[in-house]
Amino acid sequence: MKKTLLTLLIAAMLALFSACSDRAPEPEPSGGRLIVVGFSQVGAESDWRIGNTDSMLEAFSAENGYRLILDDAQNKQEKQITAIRNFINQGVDYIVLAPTTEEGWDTVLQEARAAGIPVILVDRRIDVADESLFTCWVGSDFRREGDTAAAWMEENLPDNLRIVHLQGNIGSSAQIGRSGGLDAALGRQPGWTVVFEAPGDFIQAKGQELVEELFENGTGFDVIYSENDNMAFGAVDALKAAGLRPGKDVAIISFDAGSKALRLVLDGTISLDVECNPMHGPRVRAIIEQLQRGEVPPKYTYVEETFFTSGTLTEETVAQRGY
Ligand code: GYE
Repeated sequence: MKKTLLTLLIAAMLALFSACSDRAPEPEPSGGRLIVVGFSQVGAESDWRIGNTDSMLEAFSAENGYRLILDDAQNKQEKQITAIRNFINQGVDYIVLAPTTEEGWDTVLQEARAAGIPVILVDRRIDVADESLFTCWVGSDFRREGDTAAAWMEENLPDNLRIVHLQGNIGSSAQIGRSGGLDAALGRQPGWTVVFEAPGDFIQAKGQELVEELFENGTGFDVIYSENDNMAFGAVDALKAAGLRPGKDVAIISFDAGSKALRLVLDGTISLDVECNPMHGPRVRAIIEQLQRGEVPPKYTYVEETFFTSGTLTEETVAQRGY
């Protein structure tokens, strides 16, 4: 009899143990349960993006009281829509969305609203008929970045310019703003011509391929306006392979200003790098903390940013970059 009881007890304990071990252990912060955040990330297309993901993972750690469910959409909006629907099914507390492109979010955000889950946008923006479909947004002023780059070119490069324009993925806010700055300057500068324009989707290999194509076609150019650092890295490789000196024979304008690119600014390879800061984790966390306290965060928060040339950049700044 005693033996049967003991066997039963052991069996019950084993069953309990295996049921618990199915789930990841959830450390409880002092205040209670972890806040669950579903984060739909664009992908891993650039150094900027990787820095951004790391910043989010660090900010939303279990030690800080969060469980972050990260979904990498591999640059596909359909995958982001599926991820959001999964977050809704899982009943997360908050959805954080870094949108690929601006259009096409109305339906899925209505679903999130019906489920009562606040949606916070980070990095790029969206174009929805009803802005109450998202709680707030934090990111960069991409048009301002484009204007900064174009103004620098107007001041520092010759009046007659043959421009190669490597665009980010079409329809993303980063592309729209940075292309917009260049387009506005083209309207003011009769001596500027765009000899080549194509999307390289913020990807290094595509930037390289596009510039290689130019050499195959024999297109001449003076400046490459690359809408992010990784495409600029690809362009630099293609220029070098063709026997040209980037920064001397061809000026390179870039965006993001990650540490690897800033080293190229220091040595004169990149002429201008306009900063775009990806360290949004603590910013998004501060927003969620406000919401938890019942406060209303500002609808739009722009990050302060600057730009770098070899004249203004120091080794110290490069060493302090977190991305
Ligand atoms: O510039 C680029 C990344 O949306 C600001 O996306 C972001 C851009 C960034 O892939 O490197």
